[in-house]
This record gives sequence, C-alpha cells and structure tokens, in this order.
Amino acid sequence: MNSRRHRAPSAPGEAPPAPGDTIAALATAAGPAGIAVVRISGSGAWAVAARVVAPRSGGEAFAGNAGRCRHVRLHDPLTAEVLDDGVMLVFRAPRSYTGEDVVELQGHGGGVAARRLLEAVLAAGARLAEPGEFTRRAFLNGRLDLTQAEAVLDLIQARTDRAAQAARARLDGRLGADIHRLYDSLTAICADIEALLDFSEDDVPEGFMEETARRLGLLLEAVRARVATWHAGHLLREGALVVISGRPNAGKSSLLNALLGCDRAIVSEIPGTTRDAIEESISLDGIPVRLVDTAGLRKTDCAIEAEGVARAGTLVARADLNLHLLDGSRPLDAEDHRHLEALSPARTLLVLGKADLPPRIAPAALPSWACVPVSARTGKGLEDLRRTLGERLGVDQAAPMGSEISTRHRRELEQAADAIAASVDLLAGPPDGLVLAALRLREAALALGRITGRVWSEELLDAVFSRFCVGK
Ligand SMILES: Nc1nc2c(ncn2[C@@H]2O[C@H](COP(=O)(O)OP(=O)(O)OP(=O)(O)O)[C@@H](O)[C@H]2O)c(=O)[nH]1
Ligand SMILES: [Mg+2]
Repeated sequence: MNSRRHRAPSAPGEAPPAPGDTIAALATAAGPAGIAVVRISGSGAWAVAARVVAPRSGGEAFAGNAGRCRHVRLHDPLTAEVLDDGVMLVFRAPRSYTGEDVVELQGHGGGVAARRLLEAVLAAGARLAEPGEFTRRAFLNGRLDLTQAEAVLDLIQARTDRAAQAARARLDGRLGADIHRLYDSLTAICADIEALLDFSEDDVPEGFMEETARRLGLLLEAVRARVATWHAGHLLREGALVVISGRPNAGKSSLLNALLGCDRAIVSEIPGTTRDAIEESISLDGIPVRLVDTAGLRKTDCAIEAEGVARAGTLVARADLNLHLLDGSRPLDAEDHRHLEALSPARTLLVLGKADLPPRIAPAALPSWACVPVSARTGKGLEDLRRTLGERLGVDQAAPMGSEISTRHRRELEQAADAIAASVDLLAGPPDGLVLAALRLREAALALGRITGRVWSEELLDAVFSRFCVGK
C-alpha cells in the first residue's frame, strides 16, 4: 500500500479520529470471493466510514443507521474516486463484536477490490489492526472472557465438524463458567482463612483446619478433573499424527490410499517405491488426523532411499500412533522380528495387510500384539482399523463437548493444583502454616484467574492474541 494513503485526511469541518484508536482490517480472506468485509472499530469508526461511504440515493449515509444495513457507494476519501458499491452495517457501542462503535463495509471480493477498499478506510483515518485486535478489544470491553476469545480462534481453525462443534460450545462460555466456579470456591476458602489471620492461633475455631483441608481436597479433585480434559482438547485442536511404517512392499501406500479413499500415493510391486513421506489429512470420528505414508524400512545403498528411511524413523518417533504394517500373506522372518522388537507397544498399532490373500502369519506368532487384519485391495477390515485407531488415540465419543482445556489452560491448572496441594500440606502442619497456605492459595487463584482473563497482563494478552489473524 502506498504511504500517501496512510495519512489521515483533513476533511474540512471534521476532526480526524484520534490516531490509533480506530482500527480497521479485512475480516474476510483475501482472494477471489463474492464479497469482502472491511471491519472498522473504535470511537472514530463512524467518522471514518462517513468519509468513505455516500448514500446511493441522497440523504445522510449515517442518519439513524445503527443496527441496520444500507446500500452505499464506496469511494476514496482523498480522490473521491468511486471504488465500489456495497453494503454498510453499523453497530453502536456497546452492542457490537468489540463493544465499541463498529462499521462493517461489504464490497465485492477479490484481492484488488478488497485492498482498495481497505486502503480507502485507512486513508480516512483508521489504523490497520494488529492480529487479533478486534477480539482483544472485545475481551477488554467485557464482551467475552479469554476462554471464549480462544474459542473464536479454535472455531476459525477447526478442521473437522466435531472440532467446530466443541469450539462453538466453548464460545458459549461453558469452560469459562467451570473455571469461574473453581475460582469462586477457592476465593471463598481464601477469605475464610484470611479472616482468621489477624487473630492469635488460640482463636482458630475447633476443626477449622480439618474442614478447610477437606474443602481444599474437593477443590483439588475438581481442578485435576479439568486437567484430564486436555487430551481430548489437544486431539480436537492440534489433531493426531499417525504414521504408517513397515517394510518395502508391505502395502503402506495402498493402505494410505484406502484410508483416504483416493489414489494419492504411487503403488507398485517394486520394493522401495515410496521415498519422501506423503502426508494427508483425514477425519477420524471427528478428530483431525495427519496420516503419513513413509519409505519402506530396509538397508539400502541408494542415498535417496536411505534418506527416506531415516525420515520414516524420525516420523515414527514423533507419531501419536504408529501403524506398523506387516504383509500378512508372507511368513514372519528375522527382519520382521527385529522391527517388532524396536517398536513401542504403547504407541504402535500392528496391522496385518493383504488380508484378501491366504494368511501366512498365525496370531500365535505375535502373542504380545493385538493385530488388525486389513485388505487395502478389497477394503476388508478397514472399518475395524478406523475404529481401533480412534480407540487407541483416546477419542471419547461420549465426552461432553465444550469444556476441553488447551495447553495454556493446563499449565495454569497444574500450577493451581500444585499450590492447592501445598496449602493442604501446610494446614496439616504447625498452626503458623495458615499464613503460608493463604499465600499459596492466592497464587492458585491468580493461576485460575489467568485462564478466563479475570487476572490479566499485557504479556498474557499478547501471547493469546498473537496467534490470531489480522481482521479477527
Ligand atoms: N493382494 C493385495 N495386494 C496388495 C494389497 N496392498 C498392496 N498390495 C500390493 O503390494 C504391492 C506393494 O504395495 P505398495 O502399497 O506400493 O507397498 P508399500 O509398502 O508402499 O511399498 P514401498 O513404497 O515400496 O515401501 C503392490 O503390488 C500392491 O498392489 C492388498 O491389500 N492385497
Ligand atoms: Mg509406498
């Protein structure tokens, strides 16, 4: 964008809005599209928009427009060039996404048209928004708590229906409400303890320490139960990495294709066909799964194939689950046993491939493994494999959605749990432990408060909102 356009205009009779206060950005993705939306927020939003829009059929573009939409002509405030026809939506603070005055201008989509409209809005006095700044303002204005702000990002980034449903439920504030309840219980206990701190040890009522320890024990259980939801949230947000490994010609690429339902990887009877890892995404019971086909494991003189085999090893080590494929139509040999011994049973699912052919591996030959027989050729066993994969990844279909915590939440919850556990120990010790216990409980309350944003700092908000895109 050229710098001339970034100057605030000096329209006669109208003071430009306070610099930095009013922000704008493209709220829709750049590129060919039916419409593009430029969102403007801040106390000067209406003034900025007024410089860019003109009513299409006389009259005041802004008169009585809050909560309504209006067909307008969009023009460059510096040159008066007509840029587009569009629609204007006007929101009055606090009844808007950010809680501020907001105007949304809808013009035609497409890279150039959308950029020109945004440039016009910036030339009219708005500043380009930082990543996540609209949502950050919504948080600061009390429109949503931090768990809801994070759910907005989760919803935008959701890769499966289930991930979107869970994010949607968090957006309704279920997780935030849970954490608020924990926070309120904790601060109630803190208040009871602190009320006693000014008195002498002899004034501590009979049974107070025991009763407080009991209440803290229950709270600790509840905090730890929340920590246990991390895995489900992690699977929904980040997805799982599933790596298919095995010897050359075991049928790995055929299995990838069968699970994808399309002809993605080259399949041939020549061992050593696949070199580079091939990654695709699938949804498994609503969990986004990155499925990777790898080079067949063998010693080789070919430097390129050897690199492929080394990469396969690295991927297997990083995988949430390794699908190790054996060619079920051939008897096991020493090399197979060597590979099996190197596998981690906790992170491996053994698959007996080519199940359409007469089986040559007896279950007794693999006593410590539960194997899933599959034919990539006929599709036999694929449903079983999908189900077992889901079970092994820890997908709990029955778990209620909407309160799965993120890694950031887990860190805070673990810190809270440690502090609460320490305060329980202190209460069991000498009476002067009460003061220290109160301090630890304050720490726990701060940690819980940081989850919802009841307690926040600029650094915390920077960390949360820097993950957002510009325009959200
Ligand atoms: N009968 C039968 N043949 C299969 C099946 N899956 C794969 N094959 C055959 O096995 C051969 C090897 O298949 P690939 O999928 O290329 O095996 P791969 O493990 O990817 O092999 P590399 O890439 O060389 O490591 C091909 O001739 C396939 O047609 C199956 O389920 N049944
Ligand atoms: Mg292959």
